[in-house]
Amino acid sequence: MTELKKLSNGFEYLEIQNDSATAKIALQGAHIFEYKRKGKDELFWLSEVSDFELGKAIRGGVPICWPAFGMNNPDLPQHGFARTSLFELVSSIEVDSDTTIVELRLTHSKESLKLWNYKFELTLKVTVSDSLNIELKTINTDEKEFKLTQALHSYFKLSDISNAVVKGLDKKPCFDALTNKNFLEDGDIVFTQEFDKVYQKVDNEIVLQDKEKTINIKSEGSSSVVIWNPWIDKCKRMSGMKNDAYKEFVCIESTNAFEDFVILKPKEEHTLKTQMCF
Ligand code: TA6
Repeated sequence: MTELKKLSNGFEYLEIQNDSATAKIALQGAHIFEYKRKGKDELFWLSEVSDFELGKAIRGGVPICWPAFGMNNPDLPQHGFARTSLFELVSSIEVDSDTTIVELRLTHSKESLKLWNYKFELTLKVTVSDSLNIELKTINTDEKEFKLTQALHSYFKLSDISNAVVKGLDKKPCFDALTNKNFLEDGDIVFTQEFDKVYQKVDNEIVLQDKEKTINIKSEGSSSVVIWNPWIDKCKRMSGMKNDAYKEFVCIESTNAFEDFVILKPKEEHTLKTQMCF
């Protein structure tokens, strides 16, 4: 069952329930902010002080960074405009009692053309079952080609950041956004300070280990991954976050970032996919 719900301030979201899981997706930014398998803990971290207001990105869940990751396009706001844009619900299909597929779409508008002068169709397809599948498809409906970078900027909920271990990036080329240095990652990743790195040539599964909980993350249409935790000082400066929120999450983002950008000629399409199992 998929229901359209509204907060007292008019902010709309979809509530999806089936026999294997529940999920919530805001129409603004097609932003998944809850996914919970039956009998399991919530997968995503959501800030207790997050905004649920038009024009402000939700802090937590899976923000969509599009058509730019970070400041990859200096003409656009950080992480692009999709996360604060209103998507329309295209369809919601109950494949069976355990699986629901929801599609939401954003197309160019007068406002978006002022920011980014290209015609496009952006569709998020979310399959809610005993795993979560997310597919972000971009179609170039313009007469000219365009370049994009993007991310499914997932915030994973943790027991504590000190218990988190990220596996699968050993020996991967990496750009440290804090030092602007490039190097090869060495071994598993643990967190003891601010962390903001972009990994390239990633074609394998990433595993997030948090005590006995194991989350497997597999991406397609992407060869880059971003790992982020703001730690103490940056967390205090972040909007929509309590001062100690950094202890509660790690971002593992399926991206097309930096050199892993996408060029789409007219009528061409690209799909960034991620599957999360736990
Ligand atoms: O993905 C990591 C990152 O680019 C960090 O540098 C940090 O800024 C984070 O995204 C959050 O960005 P936001 O615009 O949501 O505050």
